[in-house]
Amino acid sequence: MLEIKALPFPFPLDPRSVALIVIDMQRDFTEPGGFGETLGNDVSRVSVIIPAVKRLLEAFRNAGLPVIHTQECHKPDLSDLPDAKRNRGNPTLRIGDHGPMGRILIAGEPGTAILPELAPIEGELVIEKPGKGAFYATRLGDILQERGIRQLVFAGVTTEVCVQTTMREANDRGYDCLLVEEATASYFPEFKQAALEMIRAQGGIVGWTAHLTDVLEGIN
Ligand code: TIU
Repeated sequence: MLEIKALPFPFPLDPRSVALIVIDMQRDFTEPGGFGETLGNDVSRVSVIIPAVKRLLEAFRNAGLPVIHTQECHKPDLSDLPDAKRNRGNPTLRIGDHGPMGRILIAGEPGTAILPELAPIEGELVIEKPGKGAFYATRLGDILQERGIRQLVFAGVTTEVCVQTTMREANDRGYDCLLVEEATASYFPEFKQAALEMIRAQGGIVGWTAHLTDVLEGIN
């Protein structure tokens, strides 16, 4: 068991049952012309974490620990896209529409792809998910059980939407969850801060948070 400096108290990391889960580091959320920008957001607010996510990813790979990537996306026929999701907000382009990086948030389109610098390598699992949470309508829960994974270290975007939703889903399923502060971002810095605080409040009601340097030191 490794002890990672974390809040609200040290995280007991078990290398035999931990995985890194990188949430939705896709062009659609981090580059101009994608889904994030169509919602009115400044994507430079989240693209700044790319180097930190890369360092975390490489540390897990170097330590021989498993890595899982998620991708928010929908089928080309939109059969897995509820009207409630397609019609929400007032975006300039909706999910499924044609944008500068192909059809917005549709599986296989250029904009939906994981960023090349963070791309999965052979042996890493990629979970395509139609929801904000990675357990809804995916095989993630079964796969984690099959592989004996009991702890999840989280990175990715956005902190209070897909990252926090997935952390909450994982927490309810009995996983120990640790969110790495420098490896997650929101379009709203105050929402990131609030999410970090609500996750670790009340004795870690949703999980733990830790700084990147402490996680890197702990697993190397
Ligand atoms: N809009 C926003 O903040 N996030 C999403 O729509 N998806 C993810 O967080 N991946």
